[in-house]
Amino acid sequence: MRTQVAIIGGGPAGLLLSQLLARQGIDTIVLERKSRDYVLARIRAGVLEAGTVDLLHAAGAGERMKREGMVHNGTYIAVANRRFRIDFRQLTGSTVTVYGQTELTRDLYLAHDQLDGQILHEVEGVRIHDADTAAPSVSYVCAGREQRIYCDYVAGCDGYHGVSRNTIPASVLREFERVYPFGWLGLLSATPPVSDELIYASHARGFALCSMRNPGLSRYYLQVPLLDELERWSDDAFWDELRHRIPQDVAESLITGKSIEKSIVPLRSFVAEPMRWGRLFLCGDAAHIVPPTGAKGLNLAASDVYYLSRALQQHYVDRDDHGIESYSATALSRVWKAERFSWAMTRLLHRFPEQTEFDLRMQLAELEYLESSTAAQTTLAENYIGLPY
Ligand code: FAS
Ligand code: PHB
Repeated sequence: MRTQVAIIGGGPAGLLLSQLLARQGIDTIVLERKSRDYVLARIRAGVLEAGTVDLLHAAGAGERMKREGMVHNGTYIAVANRRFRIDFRQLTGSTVTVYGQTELTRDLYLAHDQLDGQILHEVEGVRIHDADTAAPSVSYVCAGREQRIYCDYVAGCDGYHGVSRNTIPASVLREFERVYPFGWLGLLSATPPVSDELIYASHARGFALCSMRNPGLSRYYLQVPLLDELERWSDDAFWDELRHRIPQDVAESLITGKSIEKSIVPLRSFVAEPMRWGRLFLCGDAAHIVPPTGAKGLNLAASDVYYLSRALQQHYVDRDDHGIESYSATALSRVWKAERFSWAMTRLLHRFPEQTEFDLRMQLAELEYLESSTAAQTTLAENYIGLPY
């Protein structure tokens, strides 16, 4: 088989890239190791930057998001039984859209079907060959048979545990990482959200987040110890702990219900450089991971795809390789700023096991400063709604 761009990974990054290229007449094949149903069952991100919203419309996958997505003009920060609001629209003129990654991925799949996009599911043993030559290829096993795709370029959109990043020689690849000493316990419930906008809560017992998917579907998170076990958390135990960590007036209006999904995710900051090696490009979680505190993971995958789709379009349509040559530096510049913001939000809002009384005073002083300063709130707001592409 032959294609112009072989895409490894059928998550948000791979699907969005395939869609944007297809609409420019650039041929792709997507290789996904899981089934479509498995990919569509994942519950992950919930907040979209305006840039991500625009890209979904450009990919022909924005109509349902436009109908069902919830535009949020701000968010709440809660500390010491009170909360204050950061007004994104007033401070930056922009907003975010709350729309689950699960729905976004579903919309991308449907748009992909409409363009007769080629995606191979449940492929195994994907390997990238000769990425540092003018004739790369990708081999894989499907239904027990080894196949090979010859291509011009390979996009590694296969997430943190994929194969693409490790195709780059160890002598070239540089990795930067911070693993946090806690995780997030997430719960999804078919209950009305406790607040009209998200609430990020800093509390002596640990961080909590009140989020949502739609007016009848709520998403909550609790900071838990790194080695905590899901079995320890009954629904009642979750709701009791959440009530402790959010302001009393909010806790009193909390409507609880049976969990639809409950899971614990570890938190890490991670960046791999470079994001290009020869004709292999890394996109999304294959190149970087952020703690979800800043709602940046999915949105960074989108900006990588924006840069790469534009670079490939310039190559094929304008015969101009400037975008390809500058892809890694351009993408990494935005990645590192989002890594900083996500790390800063995580450091500000979580209780760290080893933190001293002085560290705690620093956190509380920073939260008080944030509450009182338009400049501080503007800084948080412009990072949260998404820095320019
Ligand atoms: P993905 O990991 O989504 O997709 C990669 C795809 O590649 C997968 O479908 C995988 O099956 C496939 N793949 C992997 N190896 C392969 C191989 N060898 N061959 C073929 N296919 C292969 N972000 C937020 O902003 N907010 C959140 O609350 C949030 N929660 C998260 C919770 C969890 C448990 C995880 C893991 C991530 C979370 N994220 C969150 C981040 C998440 O949303 C990612 O940023 C987003 O999925 C990135 O999309 P992709 O880069 O496409 O990677
Ligand atoms: C979510 O709704 O899943 C969500 C929202 C904001 C975050 C993290 C997760 O910062």
